[in-house]
Amino acid sequence: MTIEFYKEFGELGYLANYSNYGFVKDGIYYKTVEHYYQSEKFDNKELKTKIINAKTPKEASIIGRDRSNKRKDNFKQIKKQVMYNGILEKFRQNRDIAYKLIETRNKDIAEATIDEYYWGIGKDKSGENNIGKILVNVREQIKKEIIDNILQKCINKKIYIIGHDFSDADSIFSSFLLAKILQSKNIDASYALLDTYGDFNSNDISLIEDYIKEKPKIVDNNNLFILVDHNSLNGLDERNVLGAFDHHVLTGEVYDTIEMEYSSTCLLLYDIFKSSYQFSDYEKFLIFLSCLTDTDFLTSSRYTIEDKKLIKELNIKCDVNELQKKYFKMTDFNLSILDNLKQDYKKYEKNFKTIKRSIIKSYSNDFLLHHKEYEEYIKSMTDDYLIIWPCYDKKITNVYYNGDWIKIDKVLTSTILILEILEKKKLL
Ligand SMILES: [Mn+2]
Repeated sequence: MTIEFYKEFGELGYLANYSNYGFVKDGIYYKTVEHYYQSEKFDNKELKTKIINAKTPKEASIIGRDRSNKRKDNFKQIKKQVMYNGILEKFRQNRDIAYKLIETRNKDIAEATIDEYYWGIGKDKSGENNIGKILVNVREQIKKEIIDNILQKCINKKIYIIGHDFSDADSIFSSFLLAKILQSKNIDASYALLDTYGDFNSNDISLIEDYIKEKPKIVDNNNLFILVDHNSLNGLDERNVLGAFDHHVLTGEVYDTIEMEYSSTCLLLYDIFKSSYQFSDYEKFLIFLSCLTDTDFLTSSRYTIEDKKLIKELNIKCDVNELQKKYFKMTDFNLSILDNLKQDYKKYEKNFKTIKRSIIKSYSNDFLLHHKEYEEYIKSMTDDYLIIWPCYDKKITNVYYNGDWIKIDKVLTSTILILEILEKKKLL
């Protein structure tokens, strides 16, 4: 898939050279990449200053493109490098858009300008697209710099890798894997749990116990951490959190965060580190299992075509149906409503409200039979309560919140994404 952007406006506008993201290079402040690029065409100091001080990128471009001004003799040879340097500094010095660029994962990028065949793709899309290629290279470079920066901070320190509270399989497996990866890079890393954490997620507990024999270290918050499978400080001192790797929504609470949408954090770690770390067959199997549990056994929309390709690379030979029978628990309606609401329960803070959420998993028949009694039960409480109820046969998710059932036409169990949907519908 290719991301096509056009001009400096809208959601993808941050990719354009005209977009309003300044940076300092060699002691000079440039308002935009365009100001930098145009001024680099010339040796003449006066002309350079005029371009740098131009009020708008358009104005800088008009002066820079004026052919009556003498350009550097070798500019043609260096112009791609100049462009790369400018775009790299823009993203290096504006972390908010660096995160956005990283979130485009491995997608191609194209500047869809109709009259530009060198920098863009041109009208018939046959152009060289050099800007798009540079953005992809900058993305890889920025990602590498953030990871290197995290690793650098770990040298000669004792580091604990921790997932989120009420850990699920992905949290445990990804902290275990990242500890192994870091150990191979001579970092003293251990996979761990905070001493304040609650029990393992009850859906994944038997899978975790069957496949991880090494026990996590139990530590207090007075240590150095790297977070996996979440990127919220949750009361930790930010100076103690050296970085985060996550596949959920970015919180911005941890500066050196790599956040991209993948089926699981383990799969994200695999994609990032596969060129520098040799994953064993056992580790590859853990990655595979984490994808099963984080995508409801490959049924959720999170399991994309790109992830399917990565899973294929893992070359796992096993019967998913067998694993599903053994480990994927639907809600048992013979149990009491209270017991089932407690099964997959978590509290969320949103818009200064505490929202309690439970996940119920079933086929649509069970939903039709039981949702009224669950609704009645919830209504008797005074709290803000959210029920997420995916139906695996119809591949839909029913969401109950404050008197309303909403239907989402895919299997979606990410509470964060569902809260966003409710917010957009002005139901929060
Ligand atoms: Mn996860």
